[in-house]
Amino acid sequence: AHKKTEVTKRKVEKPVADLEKERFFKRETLSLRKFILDEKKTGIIAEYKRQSPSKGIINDRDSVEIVTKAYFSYGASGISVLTDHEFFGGSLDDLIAARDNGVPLLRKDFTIDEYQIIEAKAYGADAVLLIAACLSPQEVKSLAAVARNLGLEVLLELHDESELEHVCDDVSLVGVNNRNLKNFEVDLEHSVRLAQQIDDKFIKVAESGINDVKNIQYLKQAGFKGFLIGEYFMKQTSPMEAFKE
Ligand code: IGP
Repeated sequence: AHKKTEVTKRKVEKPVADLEKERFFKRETLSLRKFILDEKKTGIIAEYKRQSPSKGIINDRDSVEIVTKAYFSYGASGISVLTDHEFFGGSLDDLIAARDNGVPLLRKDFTIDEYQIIEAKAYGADAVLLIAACLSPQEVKSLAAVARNLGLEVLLELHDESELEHVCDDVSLVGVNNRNLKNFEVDLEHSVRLAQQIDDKFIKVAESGINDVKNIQYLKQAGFKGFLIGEYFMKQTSPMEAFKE
């Protein structure tokens, strides 16, 4: 019943034994959940996003180091880095380049196997994204358990009601994508309705299309605690400044 999105695999992969020797593999991870709940921070997961399939190039001038440092100093609760190359022009090097900030790092990719989760840990991630639209509920369950065993948290992304059965106890954050993947339209009300059906023991994260403080206020009163923002920040000269209250 669950259609899988075709994902092309990378050609050269290091053996797992080599990944386990990478410098970050044994690192103590930070909890994205805790950082989002920290009242002194903004709840915002700020994303480094060079390009996207719907928008083309967003910002390919400012380096990962400069942008993520700004995100950190403006009070981001976490930093998301797209490592997918084909559609978003990212890489694992981008992930490492963002590691130098004292907040949790989310590896954003189309995760379909255990290897990518081990890789995320080896390259400095604290959390990984699992997209319900690419996985069966059983796959979410087993990949989330792998992540958990490595000390990584999982953000499970949902688009609509049909994916609610993918939510399981090994995920600690549930994201709702405000952007419809078929027509790229953003609909916050749809996300609010979906969030009402998700148990409050999960940290709810609103993803995509957020470009106004009013969006955040609206989503907050609907129970969202985390806000994943990419494009809006990538287009600013001073990332996140516009969201200061
Ligand atoms: C960020 P935006 O509209 O602020 O740039 O969106 C993030 O939500 C978006 O990049 C995203 C994404 C994804 C990218 C959400 N889910 C899955 C790649 C894969």
